[in-house]
Amino acid sequence: MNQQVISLDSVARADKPAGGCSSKGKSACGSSEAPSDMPAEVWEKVKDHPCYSEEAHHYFARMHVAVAPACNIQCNYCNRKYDCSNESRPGVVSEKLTPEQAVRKITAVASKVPQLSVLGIAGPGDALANPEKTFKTFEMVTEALPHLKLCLSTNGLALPDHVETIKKYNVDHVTITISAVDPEVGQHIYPWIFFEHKRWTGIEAARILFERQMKGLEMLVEAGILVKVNSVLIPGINDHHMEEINRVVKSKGAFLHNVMPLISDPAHGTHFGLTGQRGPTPMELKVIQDKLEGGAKLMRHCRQCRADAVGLLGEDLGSDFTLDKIDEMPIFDPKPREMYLEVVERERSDRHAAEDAAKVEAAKVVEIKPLLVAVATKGGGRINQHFGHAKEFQLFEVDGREVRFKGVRKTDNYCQGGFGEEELLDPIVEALKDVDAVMVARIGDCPRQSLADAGITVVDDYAHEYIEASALAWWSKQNGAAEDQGFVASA
Ligand code: CLF
Ligand code: SF4
Repeated sequence: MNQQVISLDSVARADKPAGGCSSKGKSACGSSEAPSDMPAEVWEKVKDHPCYSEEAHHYFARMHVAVAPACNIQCNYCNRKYDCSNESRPGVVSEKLTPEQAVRKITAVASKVPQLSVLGIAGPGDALANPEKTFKTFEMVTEALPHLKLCLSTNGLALPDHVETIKKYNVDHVTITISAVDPEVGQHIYPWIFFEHKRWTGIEAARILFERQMKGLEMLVEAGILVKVNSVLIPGINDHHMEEINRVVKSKGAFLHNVMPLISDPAHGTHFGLTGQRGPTPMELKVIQDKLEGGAKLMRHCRQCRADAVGLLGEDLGSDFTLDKIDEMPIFDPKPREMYLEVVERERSDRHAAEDAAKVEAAKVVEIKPLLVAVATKGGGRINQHFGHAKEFQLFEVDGREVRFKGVRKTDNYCQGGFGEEELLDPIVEALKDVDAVMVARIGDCPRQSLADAGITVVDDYAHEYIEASALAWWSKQNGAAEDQGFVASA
């Protein structure tokens, strides 16, 4: 079982006497209060939801329970034998659960993973094509574990029929997957839908789906429920259309827009996989996301998790909690979670304060030069992972005034069984080729040299320190040194 999550190690490192950035961190402005651009009541809803708040995803976990196997539409990127691509990476079929089994599993996870704050239902089909099982699960979970936030994901076709029930069960977060706001585009993504006892195809199917999605979105916003819109980015089909989707969902009141890359592989047996439709490269995804800045608020930290995912985003403890591995009647003890929440509260304050202090130093550099850094982290908002252990790098753009989260690059981890695998190094360097620096807790000579050869600076001076404050401190050093030599950095 993953001791990192259970032992709170990734965050509790904050309890060690902090040097470097974190030792600066006690200024009065460091706080875990709502950001200035967000009403306090909205912050209350998102501050421990790992998908709705980028900051929260460093501290809090979600779990999905696979209680919803049926679906009422067909997407060209989905094969019914696999998990729903709306909220999951196509993979092996999930362990399907009854609501009773689901609650047993959720209680087992909650008793071992104090980070758990959200229960989501995201398939493996569509949550609202299985309303009895979905809402029965929510009802039972509310009774057993009232502290958990409830979340669901849907294609939107049945949504308008269920908004009242969603309200009744206090489901505060709903995701609708909307990959087209024009039926002309939609018809190339959805070959059919099943609606009002009838199968619809072609442009008519896409039109009905679009109208139902818009109606559902409006009803949810009206009911005060936070809506995230997921769009699957499909090169050549809707890439040119993404700005329009962003504009429309923003105008209807969506809280977040999450553009997800199409995952397409002939082995998955999907229409797109079999016809050779490719997904976007990480760089293509970033270009589109950058274009959408300024529109509907973007989510960039999605990990396209499975319909039975468990844990912090980017890791999956699901295999530790299969039904055969958990007790018949798990007992939930609230104490470890209460202690964990106290640690997180302290950490958030210290982290913000450290960032503010680093900004004061960085502001002394007059010119603003954005640099992209890739960070190896296993949670807690710190640079706390060895290069060889990282299965992903988090990207941050730092310009001396702000540090902006820019996305995630997935890789294979270089270190396998205690040794570096040379053949894995080139793809990792390739995945990071547009970054200026890689920040890690530790790194070996060989990968250090390969990154340097690719023009990427390796930074390991900030091991276990906060990400934002470290990125700013490194940026200041870079630019300060440049000024000393009579060179002023420019954008
Ligand atoms: Fe699950 Fe989705 Fe709720 Fe999150 S996932 S139902 S909103 S609790 Fe999150 Fe996973 Fe991305 Fe989904 S990282 S696939 S956005
Ligand atoms: Fe598959 Fe989900 Fe689309 Fe249904 S909504 S076809 S389960 S990807």
